[in-house]
Amino acid sequence: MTGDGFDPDDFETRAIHAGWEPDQETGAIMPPIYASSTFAQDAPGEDRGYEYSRTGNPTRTALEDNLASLEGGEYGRAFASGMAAINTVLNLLEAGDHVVVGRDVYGGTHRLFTGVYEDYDLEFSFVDATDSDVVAEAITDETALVWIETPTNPLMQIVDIEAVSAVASERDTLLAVDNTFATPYLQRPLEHGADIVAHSLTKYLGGHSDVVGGALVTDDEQLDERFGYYQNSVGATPDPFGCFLVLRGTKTLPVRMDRHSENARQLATWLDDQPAVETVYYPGLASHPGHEVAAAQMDDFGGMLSVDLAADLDAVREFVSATEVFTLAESLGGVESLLEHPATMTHAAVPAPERRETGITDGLVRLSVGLESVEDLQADLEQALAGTVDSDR
Ligand code: P1T
Repeated sequence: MTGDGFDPDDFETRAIHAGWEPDQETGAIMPPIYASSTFAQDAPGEDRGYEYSRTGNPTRTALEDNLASLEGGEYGRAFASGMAAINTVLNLLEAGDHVVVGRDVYGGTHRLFTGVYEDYDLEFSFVDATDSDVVAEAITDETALVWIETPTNPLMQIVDIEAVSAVASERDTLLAVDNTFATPYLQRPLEHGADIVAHSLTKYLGGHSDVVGGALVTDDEQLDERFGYYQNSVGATPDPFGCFLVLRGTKTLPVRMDRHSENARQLATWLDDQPAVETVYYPGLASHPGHEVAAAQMDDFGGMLSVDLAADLDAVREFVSATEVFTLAESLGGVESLLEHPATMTHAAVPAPERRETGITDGLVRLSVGLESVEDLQADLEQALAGTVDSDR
């Protein structure tokens, strides 16, 4: 923290200051990018806090402390990607363990669980986590972990973290929440009973689509020690330049998230009135089934939304290629607006029948609403709809 024992309460102040104080020797305001793979030891085994950059690096420590503070947790660990962070949680498990997973999760998470860890004799049940009774029924004596996202990718479903935490802890099961869509500015799962918070830093925390990273935050010292052990043993650690970029991003997280949320709210409201749009999935709309839970556990509703277009696959593919301000690309959370087609892009790894059962139709389009003028964003969607899927064209 900055200064002697100064421990600011407010998120905005911690976003800028937590994890780093001006360098004692030089006064550097930003943490240097410690581009050093190794660190001199004073005697064998006597280091000055760092020995080798896979194990630890001062730029990484600054980021890890910053992220822990923002999530309101004791311990933070940074990784080379969001998937590397999620993988580290799975490293806690043993052959024969069972995991209950919210049905709507990022396609890469689904792929890691079923495409990699089923081969290591872990069993996964994908269930509707918006109903905590369904989660409770899915937990068995072998269940070691409940894994959820909220809001979910790409359907923007809302999971009641407190309710799921209650059923998980009753059965002595860890609860991990992927908080990538909300960010700690809008939602802090540890406050609602989660044991582990996971992030793709590639998204809002980095915020500028120029870095890939991941993180885990927990209050549990033993869990953190195991995360550190796997982090060092597996070696999927971020480089110091990447850590620097994410630290630069977190400083502006509050102002960015306020504008992302405002732009998304305006677009969601407008899209809801368009005849070419069958359904708008945005938790900020009063009609969203998770609206009340979201209003209770989130401080605002964020910049992600999805729409189901009343159109066939060809027309939907035309639509996502017809926008000019929104760029057709995977990923999300950067300052620029992106859109993508989950069925053929981010969630192509989920088998088609499962995709359909979850509600990821061929007509579904996901928008990451950026910080451009909302009038330009609306005009862009309007012209793309009119030229492709609009029934009046
Ligand atoms: O891409 P990576 O930093 O490894 O993060 C993976 C990840 C984890 N969790 C969630 C909720 C995510 O959305 C992602 C990555 N998602 C995309 C690339 C995407 O376009 O949805």
